[in-house]
Amino acid sequence: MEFEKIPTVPTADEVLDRCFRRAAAKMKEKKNKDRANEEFVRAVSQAIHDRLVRVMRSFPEFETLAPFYRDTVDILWGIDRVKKALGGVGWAARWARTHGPGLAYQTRKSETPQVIRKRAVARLSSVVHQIDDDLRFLNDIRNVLRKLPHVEDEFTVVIAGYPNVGKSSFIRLVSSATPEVASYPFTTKGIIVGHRMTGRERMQFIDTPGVLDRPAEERNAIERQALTAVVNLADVILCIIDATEHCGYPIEEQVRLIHEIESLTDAPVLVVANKSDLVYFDGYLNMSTETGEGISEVVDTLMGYREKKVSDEKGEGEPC
Ligand SMILES: Nc1nc2c(ncn2[C@@H]2O[C@H](COP(=O)(O)OP(=O)(O)OP(=O)(O)O)[C@@H](O)[C@H]2O)c(=O)[nH]1
Ligand SMILES: [Mg+2]
Repeated sequence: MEFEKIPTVPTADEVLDRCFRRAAAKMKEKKNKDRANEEFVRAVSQAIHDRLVRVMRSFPEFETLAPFYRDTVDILWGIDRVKKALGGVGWAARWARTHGPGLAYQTRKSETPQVIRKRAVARLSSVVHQIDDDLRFLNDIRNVLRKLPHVEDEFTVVIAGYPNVGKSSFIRLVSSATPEVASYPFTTKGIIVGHRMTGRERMQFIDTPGVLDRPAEERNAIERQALTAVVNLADVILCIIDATEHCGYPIEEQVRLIHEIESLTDAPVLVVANKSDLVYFDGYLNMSTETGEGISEVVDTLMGYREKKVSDEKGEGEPC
């Protein structure tokens, strides 16, 4: 995703400052000083139009955005609200382009061109100030979007589970990711991506924030981001449970979340009980990110899913 390339979105004052300076510089090049006021208005309105169009174009087309990113934008701000803000910027750009030449013409015709020029510039400034909130909102979005991790289109394991069960500890151990690990819930607040090379094969791991088993409408934006990764990115989901319940949540609730995750996706779900150094949980694969016990078995099982996917894809490609 090219989010990191979105430049800072200027405030209304910054747009105007820059456009006035640009127009003033242009004036210096002009030989015909009689038309200076008219030319100034024309140059300011053109510069405002161009600057605002550049702001609009720096944002991605949300219709063509990969589902994970589109859902993330929708969860965090609502696509409609973002589109409305971009629409506001478009309106101001069009206003400058449509009315700029008329305002410039009035300046030429006037007996008091300086007064008319000031009035024209005030109208243009007022239009740009009307979208100041939109510009600031878009800049906030830009600041978050550019920090979203880059997700590759490759075999992906999404790690999900209740808070504090050891998801980040696992991804730290098996991949290049180095998320924070702490003994309190909701340490991870966004999606974290890591990779692991096995021979020449690369596998992508995604650490997600902890999710609670509760009605969808009670979930906060961070939890919903985690489920967005599960739905949109996973080739396989690694659900980690903590049978010690040291995470602070009963095992029945953790298991209910697994069922919910299974219902959200067609991807296979591998359930692993972590913290086996403290409690061994019968009926499941067990591991301990603390001692390393069982980790290679879990990774091998994930590799098995990867191989199955590759052979399924090859099978589909072969003629009957
Ligand atoms: N004894 C023991 N403690 C573990 C093990 N794995 C993780 N922990 C501890 O469990 C706590 C939570 O670990 P994290 O990896 O941050 O858990 P998380 O699932 O990423 O938590 P959130 O990001 O809040 O959802 C930390 O104090 C870890 O040290 C383990 O195998 N054994
Ligand atoms: Mg975490």
